Amino acid sequence: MNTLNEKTANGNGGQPPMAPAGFDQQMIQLLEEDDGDQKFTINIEPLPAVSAACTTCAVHNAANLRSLGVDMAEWDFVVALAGNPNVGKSTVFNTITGLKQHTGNWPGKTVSRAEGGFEFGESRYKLVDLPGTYSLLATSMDEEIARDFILFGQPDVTIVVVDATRLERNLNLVLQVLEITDRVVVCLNLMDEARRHGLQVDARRLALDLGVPVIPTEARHKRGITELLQAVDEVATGTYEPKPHRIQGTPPVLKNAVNQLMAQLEKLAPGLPNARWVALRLLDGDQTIADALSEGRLGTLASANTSQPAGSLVAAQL
Ligand SMILES: Nc1nc2c(ncn2[C@@H]2O[C@H](COP(=O)(O)OP(=O)(O)O)[C@@H](O)[C@H]2O)c(=O)[nH]1
Ligand SMILES: [Mg+2]
Repeated sequence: MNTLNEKTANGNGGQPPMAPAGFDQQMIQLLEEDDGDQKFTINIEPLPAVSAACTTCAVHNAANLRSLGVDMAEWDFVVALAGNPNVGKSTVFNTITGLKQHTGNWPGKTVSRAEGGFEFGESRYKLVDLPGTYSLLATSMDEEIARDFILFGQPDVTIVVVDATRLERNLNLVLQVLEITDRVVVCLNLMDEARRHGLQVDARRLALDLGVPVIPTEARHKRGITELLQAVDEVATGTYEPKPHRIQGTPPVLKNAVNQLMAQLEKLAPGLPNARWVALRLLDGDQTIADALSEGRLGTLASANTSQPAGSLVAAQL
């Protein structure tokens, strides 16, 4: 098994990341509420009786989020919020951005789309709340939108929100997302519900097993959000490099087929992000991917990718 990168999110000397002790006691206050332009600041009060080590840790010091509402004139990083339906994605989104409503539809689709901005640490972020999806093997319009954004929109970080009370079902999507990107943070939400059901979820162990940060949260009570953003910030800025575990031992015959297809894909859609994933889907007979390819839609995404910075690429696709 892969061991975690020595650089941990809170600089705690090689400990596994992101299982914040005492997050239960966090007190969150909404300050400077301003309904007019939907901006406010969330300050996290220091925990009572904190140790000296705690007061110097990054989580403690960076505990300041500025929600920017719909103000997204410029951003350094794009963050996608993915997850099964009803796991708390929109609650996380609203808490972080200060927005309370969905802002529109995805172009040409009746599926609602929400995006908002926030500042954390030194960076400005654009956060995109994706439609709920059980897998990246799109079987519905919602799933197709989420899949296309994660695969071809190439967000700087993908937060996968999971329901702590239904981990087996939720981890399916996590493992699929980990197949296509390293830059993942798992938001282990509904921890209060897990507790209520007598479930103990070991976030630290899960982080070790998955190879990415796993942050316990209770989005409805605004708990764990700062730790989540701290992890996102460290992954986005490259301070922390997740090392996801991937399925090993692809049979040689499959490897050959994938390589041949990838070479053809490169001709059809130069610079296509995640061409390996596309090749695997084609081999699996995924008609939606075959159609997108033959209609030139994948190629369009790829050329936007080569000519614009990551943020603009996402904007161009929305
Ligand atoms: N108990 C509890 N409920 C939550 C939590 N996060 C979200 N919810 C509730 O779960 C329901 C679904 O949340 P929503 O954000 O709409 O989920 P989405 O479908 O993933 O966007 C809502 O009633 C939320 O208030 C949490 O951490 N604990
Ligand atoms: Mg939602």
